[in-house]
Amino acid sequence: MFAGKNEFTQRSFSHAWDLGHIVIFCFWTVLLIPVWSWFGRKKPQWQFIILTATVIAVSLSIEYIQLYAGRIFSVSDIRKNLAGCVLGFCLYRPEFYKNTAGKYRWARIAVIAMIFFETLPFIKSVADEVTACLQFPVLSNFETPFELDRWSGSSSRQLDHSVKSQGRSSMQIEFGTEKYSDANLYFMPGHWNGFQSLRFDLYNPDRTPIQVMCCVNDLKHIELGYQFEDRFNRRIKIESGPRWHTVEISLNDIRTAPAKRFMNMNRIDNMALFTHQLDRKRTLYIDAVRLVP
Ligand SMILES: [Ca+2]
Repeated sequence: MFAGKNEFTQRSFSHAWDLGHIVIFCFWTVLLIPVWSWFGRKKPQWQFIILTATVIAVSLSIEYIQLYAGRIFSVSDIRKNLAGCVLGFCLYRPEFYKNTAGKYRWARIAVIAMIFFETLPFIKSVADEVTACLQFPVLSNFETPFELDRWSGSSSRQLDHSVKSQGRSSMQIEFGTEKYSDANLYFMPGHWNGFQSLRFDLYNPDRTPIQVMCCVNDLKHIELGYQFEDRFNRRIKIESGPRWHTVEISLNDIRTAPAKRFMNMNRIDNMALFTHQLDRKRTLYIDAVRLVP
């Protein structure tokens, strides 16, 4: 709604959009309670139980209906609906935010913790997007814990502090034996114009070399249906041995890679590493993914 598919800021917009559940259920709760006379005659503890039970029942119904519409059952949405309802209930009953008695203080702490927990993904994505902007033209150097979320794909990934080519940490990638095992760097600034090359460091801890494919595509590639010949592809062989190998790819090679057009170097969407049908799991370390002027 706010940005195109896989735009750099899509992650934080998506998390912000999810927080709409809290706002809507808080709003409905505040709006509904004063006009629900039967509810108004109940004791506060019963009001709380009735409200939370109603929200859970309504949320479960919505999620089950969505299953039939082809969407997934989301426990996270139910949790956010509940958080919005509890917040609305606290706003409706002033004793919750005015009373200094112990039980109210704990209730306030619980509600604040609940809302904070739900907003944490949004806070983390905004923090990482700010970090990515400050780091640029470094695209990923694995120096912050939030940075792992810039990467996605079927491979297993974790930060590693024992092997690094820069700073304090690198990312360990474990490629699986499926047909394609991949690690995709999505959430990075995509304005690559004005730079000469893409560089990154790879470390192969195994006794045998490993071949990986490196792909780069722009946002237009998605509109054109992810065609193989419309993106940059390069096979990279990483020798074994206890040292880092720096891979350098000319951005002109990336720009001219699509068969029928030039890649839009101001709208780069994804840089990926993947393996094809490995006979066993293989580990690779990556660090200091950067653009070079
Ligand atoms: Ca590093």
